[in-house]
Amino acid sequence: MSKIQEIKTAVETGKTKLIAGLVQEALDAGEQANDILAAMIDAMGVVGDKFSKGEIFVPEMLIAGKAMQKGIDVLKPHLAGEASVSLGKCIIGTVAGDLHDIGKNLVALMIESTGFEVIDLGVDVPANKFVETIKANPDVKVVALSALLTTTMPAMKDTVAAIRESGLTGFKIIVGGAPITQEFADSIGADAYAPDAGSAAVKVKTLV
Ligand code: B1M
Repeated sequence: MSKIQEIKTAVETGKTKLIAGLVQEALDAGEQANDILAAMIDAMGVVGDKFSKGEIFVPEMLIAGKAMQKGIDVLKPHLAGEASVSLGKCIIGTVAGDLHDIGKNLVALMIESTGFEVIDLGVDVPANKFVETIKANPDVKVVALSALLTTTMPAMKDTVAAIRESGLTGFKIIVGGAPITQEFADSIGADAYAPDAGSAAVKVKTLV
């Protein structure tokens, strides 16, 4: 089995204690960080499919998520370069009711590496927390919202509405996450949408 395949299997089966060592071994063997990340994202796809089919349950999904996060921790310095410019502040969070943060953390990492100071509000962030944080950081340039559940898409819509209704200006709102589309982003009045962490980092640079 190739090292990358071993990593994929280890994430799928939630081998939280083995994953860091496997990722380091793959890097030492010359594998590219982006290829390792892609394998781990594939693994989460497999985990999600097994969950949909009722072959595994929330605890297994949670452990797979923890394994992936441990793998990402090893990959971090290889994924994100040192930013040489300062592009301003970016407030990021996963919207209310949603506990998924692996993708949001990757987006935060990539945005930070392009030169933003990232203020990460975490998961299950109520709309008013975004508004308060924008008020406390009047120099913020980008607000980034993540949602992974179809059931939390309305919370994303409500968050954009609350931010707009607050009358605060001077920043752009970017949204993303597995169920989010450009059409949805347009329909809720977001300024931008990105399908993945890499394109989110590219997109935010064009917004400021
Ligand atoms: Co959940 N879960 N989960 N889960 N989970 C999904 C999302 C699901 C698709 C699985 C499935 O059924 N196939 C499904 C959602 C179905 C739907 O809504 N249509 C689902 C469900 C149903 C649930 C629960 C409701 C299960 C239950 O309790 N019955 C529950 C909800 C809890 C809650 O949030 N209130 C739940 C819970 C969990 C865990 C806590 C166990 C765990 C999360 C752990 C964590 O995040 N710390 C978990 C996991 C691990 C998953 C899957 C398997 C993996 C998610 C992931 O990390 N993917 C997922 C299935 C899947 O994704 N295939 C699933 C890897 C990650 C890198 O990708 O997050 O998509 P992703 O991020 C990408 C892009 O989306 C994008 O860039 C990222 C990187 O390229 N992106 C942005 C994300 N945010 C962005 C923001 C941007 C731009 C791009 O701009 C700001």
